[in-house]
Amino acid sequence: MRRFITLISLFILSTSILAGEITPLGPERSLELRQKLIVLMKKNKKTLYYKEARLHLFNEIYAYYKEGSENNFIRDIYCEVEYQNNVDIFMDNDDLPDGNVLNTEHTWPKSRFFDYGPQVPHHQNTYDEMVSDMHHLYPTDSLVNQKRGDHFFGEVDQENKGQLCEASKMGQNSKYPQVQFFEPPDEVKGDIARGLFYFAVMYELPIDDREEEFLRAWDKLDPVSSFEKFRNEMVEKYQGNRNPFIDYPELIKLIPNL
Ligand SMILES: [Ca+2]
Repeated sequence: MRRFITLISLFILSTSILAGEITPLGPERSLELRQKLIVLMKKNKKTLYYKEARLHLFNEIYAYYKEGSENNFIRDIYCEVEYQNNVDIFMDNDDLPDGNVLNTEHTWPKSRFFDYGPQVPHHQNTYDEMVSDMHHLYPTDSLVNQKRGDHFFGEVDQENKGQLCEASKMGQNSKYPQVQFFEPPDEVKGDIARGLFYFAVMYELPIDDREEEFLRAWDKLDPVSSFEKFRNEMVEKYQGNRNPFIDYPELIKLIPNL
């Protein structure tokens, strides 16, 4: 990890940080940075079985205990509902919660795994690698997960009422009235953004410009938390790689467009 930071730091030092602020790199340098990041992110990356990835996610990252309770709890990120194990859901170290209640959200939708840009070789990444990549997986309310589908993330100012739970919104933004956006709670907006930055660079996939505008704003609005750092450590423990946009949030400013 130290080497990773050193390489990135040198890259940044050699560019714009000396001028006092970080400015986006030009197209060639940006591509060079992305290639360096891919090498580092793939170096120790293991492809987990999908079930294995979900077991780690639910049982070892998101489950928590409270004083006075024998059972552990888990909270979904879209509705912020807390479920008590052995009461609301049944989950142990060999099992997952009832998929009709809580399931696994791929913030990068599976339907867009192969939406490659024009210059990207198609053979490098596989469905199995992407589907089990823990950096973009989250526990969510199953119904809201289904409704989000592959809608872009974004700020909603004209909500379709009654669509979802209180904490999340689905609807339009007056700037892009033709798009149906999904807006998660503020608490996870930055987490989702940084997970998608990772996914776009790692698998050489484009992010829609309208969605990217919101994600970049969310990255600032909801900075890296201690939980996110813990999550990054745990993902590294199981699948061997880290999300550099959590370790080094300034990195995104160097990349002009994903
Ligand atoms: Ca957060």
